[in-house]
Order: sequence, then structure tokens, then C-alpha cells
Amino acid sequence: MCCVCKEYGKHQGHKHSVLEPEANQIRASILDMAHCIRTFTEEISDYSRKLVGIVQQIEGGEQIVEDGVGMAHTEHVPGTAENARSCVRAYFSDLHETLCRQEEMALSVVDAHVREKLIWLRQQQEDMTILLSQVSTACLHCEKTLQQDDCRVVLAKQEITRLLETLQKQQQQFTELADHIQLDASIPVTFTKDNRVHIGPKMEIRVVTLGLDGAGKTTILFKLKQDEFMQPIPTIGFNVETVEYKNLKFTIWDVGGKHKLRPLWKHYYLNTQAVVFVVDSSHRDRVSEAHSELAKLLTEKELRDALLLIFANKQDVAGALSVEEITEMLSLHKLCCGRSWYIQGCDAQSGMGLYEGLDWLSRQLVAAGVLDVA
Ligand SMILES: Nc1nc2c(ncn2[C@@H]2O[C@H](COP(=O)(O)OP(=O)(O)OP(=O)(O)O)[C@@H](O)[C@H]2O)c(=O)[nH]1
Ligand SMILES: [Mg+2]
Repeated sequence: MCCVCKEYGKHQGHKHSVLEPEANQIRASILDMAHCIRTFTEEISDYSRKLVGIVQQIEGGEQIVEDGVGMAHTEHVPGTAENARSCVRAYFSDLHETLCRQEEMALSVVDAHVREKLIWLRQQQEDMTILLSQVSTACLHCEKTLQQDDCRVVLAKQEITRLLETLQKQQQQFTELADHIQLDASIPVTFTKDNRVHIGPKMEIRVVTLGLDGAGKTTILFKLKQDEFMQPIPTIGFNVETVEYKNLKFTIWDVGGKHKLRPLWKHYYLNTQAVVFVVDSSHRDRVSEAHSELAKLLTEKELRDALLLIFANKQDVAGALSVEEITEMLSLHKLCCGRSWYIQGCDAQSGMGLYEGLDWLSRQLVAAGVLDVA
């Protein structure tokens, strides 16, 4: 009976005659496998040891170290987690210090401005008090002279004439001063990107809004100007309004976008610091027309340094193209390469997004040094 198949003479899957060598072969492969398993086990143990080591390195802990004279003692060794935390703490502590310093500097700029303004105003108050007393003294003198006899009135003629001349001169000077100086309690403050403060009168910025007819240019202008929605009519020619925002005074030229009016756009380019290009996001079919108009605009020499703000308008309309889709369809990254541009989604009827656009413009103007920051 075969000891493998437990039967007589079948020997399926093995040869009875080569049982011994086959068994030896199997033994050899088991030994091979055992060797592999041992190596594998060692590898796993090695890896586990490394894991333990890594965890220890992350967590840190007590470590026995020898001092200079060979005495062993335990010492706390910080782990990488603790180091990373220290790194974050150091970074924010630096940032905090920088911000505190910048805040102090900005406050001192404001304080100096306020101090100077108050000194000037108080000086003016004093001057006015002196002027008032001079005028009332002159009045009294005149009144006294009026009540005197003819002889004294005639004798006082020269003196009174001089007095009246002086008064006239003072009045003229006062009128000139009052005309030139606007008494204004406002202290308009803006910040640069590196947190410096700018206090000053409103800077005038010339902006032209362009885009296809019906894109919403006039609606945007009215909304910014009046903060209310007005049903606009198609613009034949242009509208111009000033819009004050933060310490900027935007003069916005809104030019009609009908096909036959587009050749007139170039009359508005000179000295324009920013172009606001309005796109109707609800009108998928007209985006390529908008693209070719924008491409033409960007080749204009006068607009070479102008900032470009694109309003993806009518975001309130269901199914409107998103800012990303408009960016893609207008190939903005390619078209506007090398210039300062920004796309902002908006809804001119409610005003959503409009001030974010103006914020971008004002930040760019500060960064570009258009606003002269002290
Ligand atoms: N739903 C919606 N409608 C808007 C929006 N903005 C403008 N409209 C409407 O779109 C139409 C055209 O707006 P206009 O402001 O006249 O467009 P325009 O760009 O000045 O057009 P032209 O003067 O012809 O160049 C008007 O009926 C607006 O009420 C918006 O954000 N959402
Ligand atoms: Mg219009």
C-alpha cells in the first residue's frame, strides 16, 4: 500500500518510484521557506522596532545620558511633536510681535496726525478769538466816533479810514481762508498690504466700465451710486458718476456697449487707472463675443498699465455661469498674463460682490503706489 495515497497502485499526483527524492525536495523547499519566514519575521520585528523608535522620537521622553564625569542621569528629550509645536509658537509669537509693532506704528501715525490737526485747529480758534476782539474793538471805536461832535468826527477821518481798510483786508483774508479750507472732522484711514496706515484725503481714481450691451454696467453704476436698484435703459453714449469708497473717489465712466458704440470706447481710455469689464454670466451664447472684445481691449496701449476687474454679473440668475466657468471661457489666465486682474462674481441688482471688487481695486492701487503712503 502506498503511504501517500493509502491505496494500492494508483499513485495519482505522485510517482511511487521517486517518493524519496520528492520528499527530499519538499523538505528542501520547507527549509527554504522557513528561512524566508525567519527573514520575514526579522524584517517585521525590525520594522516594529523602527515604529517604536519613530513613536518615541515623535513623543520624546526621558533618556539616560552621561554627564562629563561619567555620571548617568535622566534627561527630558523633546520629541518632534514638541519641536513642531515650539516652531508654531515661535512663528506666531514673531507674527504677534510684528503685528503689535505695526499696530503701535500705525497708532503713532494716527496720533501724530490728530495732534497736528488739533494744534492747527486750536491755533485757528485763537486767531479767530483775536480777530473777533479786533473787530469788536473797531466797531466800538466807530460807534464812539459816531456820537462825537463834527469837529472830532472830521479829525478822526484818517484813523477811521485806516481802520476800515484794515477791517476790509482782514475780511478778505478770512473769506479766502474759509473758501480754501474745508473744515472736516473725518480722519480717513486705509492700510497697505504690509499694514502701514495711510491717512489722507480721498484719492481720485478714473475707472471706465466696459462690456457688451445688457451686461449690467449701468445697473452696477447706479447701485454703487445710489445703493438702490433702478431699471436702466440701454446707454447711448455714456454716464459718469463719482463713487466714494473708503478713501478713494472713483470717477466711473460707464460707456454704452451696443455694437455700433464700441468703436467709441477708445475715447475713454486716456488716464484710466482701471477697467471694469462686465460680463453677463447668464448669457452663455455671448461669452465668446465678450472674449473677443476683451482681447481687443487688452491690446490697447493706453490701457497697458490699467488694472482689470472683471465682474461676472447676474450671478442671481438660475443657471448662470460660475466665476470659474467664465474664467475658463474668457481664457483669462492666458489673456491677462502679465497684468493685474481679478474676477469677481456679482449681482448688480442686490449689490452682492460689488464692494469686494472695489476692495480689490483699492488694494491694488495702494500696492501699486497710486496712493502715496507716508
Ligand atoms: N437678474 C439680473 N439682472 C441684471 C443684473 N444686472 C443688470 N441686470 C439687468 O440687465 C439689463 C441690462 O442692464 P444695463 O445695466 O442696462 O446693461 P448695460 O451693460 O449698461 O447695457 P448698455 O448700456 O446697453 O451697454 C437690465 O434689465 C438690468 O435690470 C443682475 O445682476 N441680475
Ligand atoms: Mg448702460
